[in-house]
Amino acid sequence: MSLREEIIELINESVSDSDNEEFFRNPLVGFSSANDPLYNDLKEIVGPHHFHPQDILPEAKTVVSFFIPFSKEVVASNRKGEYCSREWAESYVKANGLIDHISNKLIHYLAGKDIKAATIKATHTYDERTLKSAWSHRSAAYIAGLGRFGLNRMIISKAGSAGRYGSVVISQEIEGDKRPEEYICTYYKNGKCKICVDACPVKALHIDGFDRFKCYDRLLENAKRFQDIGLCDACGKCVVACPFATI
Ligand code: B12
Repeated sequence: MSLREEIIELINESVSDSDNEEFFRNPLVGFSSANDPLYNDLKEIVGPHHFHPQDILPEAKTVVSFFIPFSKEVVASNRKGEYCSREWAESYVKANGLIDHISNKLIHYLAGKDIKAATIKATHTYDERTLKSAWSHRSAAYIAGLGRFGLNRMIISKAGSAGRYGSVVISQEIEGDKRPEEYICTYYKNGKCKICVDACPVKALHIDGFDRFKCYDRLLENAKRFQDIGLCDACGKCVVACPFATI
């Protein structure tokens, strides 16, 4: 079995072994070269603070990106009301834990093969003042060919956009995957839809911009409602309203 296949198998098994069928569907895995010029471009697009893979692991050769898609039931549960559903809050917390668990398990597995690896947590790595992180899992997912951005700023994969992404930077070369040419987002295809913009309960999302602080205030409101579950700074109305939340 190739290293690519071993990594995909490890991630698939980790999700199925997590006994969360009611929350998650089968994961997707993509690979990008750490030397892909787009990682340099991110220092322009996101800002000079954005890490290059070699800032995370000096010996970086490849970035492994993976997506854990939420189940149709979780997505349906969050289509009602203006505050996020308990199922969405639970899947948010469980996915963050599972992403960090899988990333560390992969690092350990690769160490057994003398392959160096490093990761960035699923979330809560941002500067509270700017609400920006030094690593964009969704930009890495784009570079690894897992999907394209939607107007709701989510990466829409072939399994949809409802779910969460992780990244592991490794010192072994694995050929990068091809990026999809076509947009899935209807707005980027023909200027129509915009259902995500209308679905935002706090009007933070616009076709020409995003007020991340207004969004964050709503996430913190939701977090107060589900303290028994854990830190649920989530919402997802702009995600579940999209016809491509699950594919
Ligand atoms: C900080 C943060 C927030 C902040 C600010 C969001 C922001 N920066 O836009 C707040 C708290 C508001 C927030 C809200 C939400 N978040 Co959030 N968040 C993050 C976090 C921790 C860091 C993101 C960041 O700062 N990136 C740096 C910024 C500036 O880059 P970026 O926004 O990621 O990418 C932009 C550019 O790269 C750019 N871009 C433009 N042109 C080009 C060209 C190329 C070639 C490339 C590659 C990129 C690119 O497009 C992107 C969007 O504008 C990430 C986890 C992570 N470390 O990636 C999760 C993350 C982005 N959030 C996520 C989610 C799901 C949410 C929420 C739905 C809440 C929820 N979970 O219920 C809302 C959605 C808001 C929205 N519609 O965007 C997911 C997205 C999954 C997906 N399907 O894409 C992530 C990836 C977490 C995860 N591990 O899966 N979030």
